[in-house]
Amino acid sequence: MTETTETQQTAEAQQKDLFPVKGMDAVVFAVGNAKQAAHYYSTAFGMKRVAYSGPENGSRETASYVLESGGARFVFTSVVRTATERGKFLEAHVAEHGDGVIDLAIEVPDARAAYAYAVEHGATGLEEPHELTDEHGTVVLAAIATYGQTRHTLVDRSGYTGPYLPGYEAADPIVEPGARRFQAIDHCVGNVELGKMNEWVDFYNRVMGFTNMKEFVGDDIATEYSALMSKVVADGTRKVKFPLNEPAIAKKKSQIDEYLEFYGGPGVQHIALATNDIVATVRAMSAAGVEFLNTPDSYYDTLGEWAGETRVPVEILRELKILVDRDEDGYLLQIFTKPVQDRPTVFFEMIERHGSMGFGKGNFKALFEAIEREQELRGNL
Ligand code: TYF
Ligand code: FE
Repeated sequence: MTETTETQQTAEAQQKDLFPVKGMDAVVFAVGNAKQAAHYYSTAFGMKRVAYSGPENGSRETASYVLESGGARFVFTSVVRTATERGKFLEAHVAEHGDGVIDLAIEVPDARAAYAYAVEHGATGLEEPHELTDEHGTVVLAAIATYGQTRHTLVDRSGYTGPYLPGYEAADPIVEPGARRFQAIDHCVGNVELGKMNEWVDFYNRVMGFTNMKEFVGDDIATEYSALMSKVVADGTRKVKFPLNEPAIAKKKSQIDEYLEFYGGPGVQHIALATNDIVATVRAMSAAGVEFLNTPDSYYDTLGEWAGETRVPVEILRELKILVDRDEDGYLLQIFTKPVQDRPTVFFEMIERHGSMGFGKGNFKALFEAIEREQELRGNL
């Protein structure tokens, strides 16, 4: 066993005691029209509505739709009629950022302990630990601030059996559910301002005991073609993975600068969704109108030379524009959607892992060139 592996394992063991997490609880979006967003994620992403909160069941200010696909949960919230600070915050968030992520909620075994640890280590507390109770039991919630106007709600739902949270009632799927298109949230990426990436990496190290994963994109790659720097932090069990990007000065305007300009500051850039059949997923989502980034044919002409055998024949990868990356642990297949709103901000990644714990470093050149072609079409390069 090498020294680095030992150090990593020690850090992981410590982390488990300091800030244990169970996984992602939900990605919460503030949107202009939650009813229509819920419809899009049902028809295009194949998600199932499981719960709802709105004027019909006692929420006079907001309407929220809870959608699931396997273990992945998204919540879409809109303001119906502003009444409190919460409504004003949501309304201002949508006005300033467009549709976007307000909360990367993390499920923890003990929300009080997690909050206490985070705040002791310098986190800004947004909501003190508190309980919500209904006939299905009790959840404990607390929230801390992260980059931009994003937060992490810490959720202990071990004492709760309801469909989401007290205040929500179970709801049927919006459309007849078909085959599941993804089963988990693989990672959630944040864009932060120039020079701030390391501060946010330190934040997750200190406040949540997260450790750095080995993959990072440094100056070398940044100046060549990527115009960004990226590092990944994760909890000790690697269930919650947060890559962080900052713009880098390069030949062309950074895609991260474009995001920061149109989002109006730091925020969530992309959510990667784990699938075990990326071919079926891409076919179904494309048929439903989701647009994916293009990859030039030249990528596939040389793919066999370095990617080796994968589950999916090269001709299918070429047809669907799926990318491949391989490292010492295995390989992964991945593809990126175009931004899913008119602002060039939030997008999604579909990822099928076969051993590799990476993020597709080998594809950064092809991917960033594809993003730059889109930036150019938008007049932002
Ligand atoms: O999450 C990741 O790191 C990969 C690669 O703007 C990536 O999905 C990094 C930055 C970016 C798009 C994709
Ligand atoms: Fe990613």
